[in-house]
Amino acid sequence: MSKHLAVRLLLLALANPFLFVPNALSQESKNYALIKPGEPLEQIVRQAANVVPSPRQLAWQEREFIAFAHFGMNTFTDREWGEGKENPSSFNPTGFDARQWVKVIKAAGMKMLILTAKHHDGFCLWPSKYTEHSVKNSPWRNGKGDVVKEVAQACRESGTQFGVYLSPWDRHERTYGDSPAYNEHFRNQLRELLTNYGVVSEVWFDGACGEGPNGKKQVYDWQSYYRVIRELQPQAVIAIMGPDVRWVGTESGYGRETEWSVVPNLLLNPDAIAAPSQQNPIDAALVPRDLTDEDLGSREKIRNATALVWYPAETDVSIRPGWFYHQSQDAQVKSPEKLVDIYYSSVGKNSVLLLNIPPDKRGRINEADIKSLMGMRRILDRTFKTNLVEDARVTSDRSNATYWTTEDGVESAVLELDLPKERTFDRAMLQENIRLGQRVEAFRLEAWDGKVWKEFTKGTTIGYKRLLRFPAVTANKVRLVIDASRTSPTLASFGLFKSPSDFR
Ligand code: FUL
Repeated sequence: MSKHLAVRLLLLALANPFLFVPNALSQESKNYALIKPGEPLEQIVRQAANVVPSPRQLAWQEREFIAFAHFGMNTFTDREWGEGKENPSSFNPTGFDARQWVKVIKAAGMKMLILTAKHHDGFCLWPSKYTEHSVKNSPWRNGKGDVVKEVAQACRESGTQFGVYLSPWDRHERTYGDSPAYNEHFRNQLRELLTNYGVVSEVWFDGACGEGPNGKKQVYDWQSYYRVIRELQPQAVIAIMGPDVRWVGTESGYGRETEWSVVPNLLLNPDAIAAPSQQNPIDAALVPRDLTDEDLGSREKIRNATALVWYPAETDVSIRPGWFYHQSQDAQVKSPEKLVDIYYSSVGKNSVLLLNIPPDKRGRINEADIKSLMGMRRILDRTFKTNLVEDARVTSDRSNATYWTTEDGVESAVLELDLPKERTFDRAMLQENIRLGQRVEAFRLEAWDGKVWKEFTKGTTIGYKRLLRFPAVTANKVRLVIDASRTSPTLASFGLFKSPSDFR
């Protein structure tokens, strides 16, 4: 993307902040950038501002809110981590209904369902050719059932994306710990899942690596797993122990106040990236590392980077204390208000929310979970129904394109909105046009009280989406002040809303 084009698009966006520009990712833009030794910080910052998501990362981000379904042997043994010695005869849902799952998650506003095809205990929810430890040796449907197939099909029917969780750690498989043999076994299982069940949009890898038989240590061949996925399902993002989507760093549902999708130093070496033989250079250069730091992508963090990469955050959390269903936790399902709080703190903080809803022993989403989910949906729908600035007259202090190319790369902007009449609001939504990159570093919102501008909320990063909550403000004039941006800021949308006062 040339600088001029970026400037033009910015101005377009400012002339009409509700305009989504442009729709396509530029051919030249990349989801990584290499930094030359000794490059000045300003230059690095500008490079960071022009790293963009890959098409599969963009499609994933736009899903916003997705579901996890932890279901398997643990559902029946009432455990969180099985040992791999469980008897397949224990797996016997009495009223399995994948369509019910998908109906519920769709009504809750979730766009994808990720199923635990195999958890750490090694029990497979599909009749894998490579193990006897699966549904085929269970009494469910006389061993003829296939959970993966039914869930994938139910998703397809309803227009919901489908994803798989496949645990590399396998406490049942004999070859586990005998690295090459198990890697082969794991790839074979991946191939089954990615060949026989239609489109898969996300592959979720957990990093757990327990001891094998006799204390043997399994070394996972991640690169070879990635190659299988790229070959069979090139549109799928590889999450967590993968190069496309990063773990936010907690399992609480609460993301960072400042969340940069561009982070440094995940790349092994620039040569790997430059090698033309690599079909996807990032895959070969990923070094999994600790991502729990409060700050991953600030100027301070990118100052000494050798490479920068678009690596956005996914926030995984369970609607219950455990990841699997336990009847004893029916009264501990998170309340609608708690789920809404999590939504603001994940989707509203530049992250995708992956909410786990574990089906019960019947093989259905439990009534207690449905009640909370629908309560949450109602609150969100009522809140975001009417954008109170949709009919505002928008002006900007920036009409001169040259202004946007300042020397130090720090830029600012003011966007003023005149409303036809006074309105009361207590929620704000901002979105950057991430097709051009993530840029805004600091912003505030102010209302005109008749004499002066009064700040009512502020934030640091925006990214794909930023939601803010604040005590109700009544005004007919508001302004957005972008105090700092890595380069020309762009907006994809801006909105002010009023949450329902009875909160239902
Ligand atoms: C963890 C696993 O050990 C949990 O059981 C769960 O699957 C969670 C999403 O990932 O690391």
